[in-house]
Amino acid sequence: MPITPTPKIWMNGELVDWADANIHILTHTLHYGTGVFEGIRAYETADGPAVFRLTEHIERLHNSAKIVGFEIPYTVEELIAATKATVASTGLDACYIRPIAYLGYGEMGLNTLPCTIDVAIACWPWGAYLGDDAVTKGVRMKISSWTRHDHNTMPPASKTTGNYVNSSLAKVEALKAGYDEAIMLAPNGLVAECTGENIFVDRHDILLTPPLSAGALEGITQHSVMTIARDLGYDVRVDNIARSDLYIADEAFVCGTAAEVSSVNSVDDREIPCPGPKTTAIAETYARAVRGQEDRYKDWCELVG
Ligand code: PPE
Repeated sequence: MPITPTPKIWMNGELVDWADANIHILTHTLHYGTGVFEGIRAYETADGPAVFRLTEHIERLHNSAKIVGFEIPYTVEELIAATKATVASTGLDACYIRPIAYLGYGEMGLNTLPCTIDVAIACWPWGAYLGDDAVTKGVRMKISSWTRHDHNTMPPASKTTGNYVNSSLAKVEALKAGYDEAIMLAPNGLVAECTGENIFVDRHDILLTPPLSAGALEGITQHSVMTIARDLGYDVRVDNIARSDLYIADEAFVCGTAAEVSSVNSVDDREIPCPGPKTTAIAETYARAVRGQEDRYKDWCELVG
């Protein structure tokens, strides 16, 4: 999706002009995929722009780095302040936010230990990730021929830049075959997640979503959705799901910061009732929660100003 520039990008403690936020061609992460990143959204609320669950996203950024073995040279508090300053500098009410910590210029080779660690935060306007009608019409999903990486190959719990080669292979394969998005299976054949979203299925009146151990990222939207679903009175469980659970689901949806809550209308051409009543209720509540319109979830909206 094309990027619309905004005035400033935060780089190592300073807000620099968008056009000047450049790095050297020999930046370590460009060659070896060693960076970690986040995807966050800010929404317009009655009290001004607010970043949805900013603290949890920055904590996960720190954890992603910990998993791959480096330490981000800015505290969680410093990066929260930096994110808010970056959003404020755009003048936008709502935007997508991309913090990235990467191994910088100065060292080459696979020993990451001597590398410098740089951090940047960029924001830009980003619309519906899986299409404007993803809630009502739903997305067509395909099980990927690509397997989600094993925990001992590339830890899927870390949002490492290099991990996303796997997601891109699956996404492009699905698009070329005429589908909207791919579902990734773990090496043991169980459902892990999608290329950039977690997945939920409803069967026997229980909403199920796969755990981190199945190769899923511990999604912050997944957590928000589980909270909302339980508050709506639904039975929600984190448990393994098999490919056939998808085919005969009563309803299914995917969720993520970029995709928000999007219904699934079919998996491998097996139709799923869409949009299901639970999906609709959850998607509507989520859309209000991120905009500070649900009192019980107001703490999730971290005001920029
Ligand atoms: N799984 C994967 C693999 C993933 O990339 C995301 C977010 C999620 C699950 C959902 O996580 P959360 O955002 O915390 O609910 N994907 C981000 C990047 C998408 C992109 O194209 O880049 C996002 O949604 O921002």
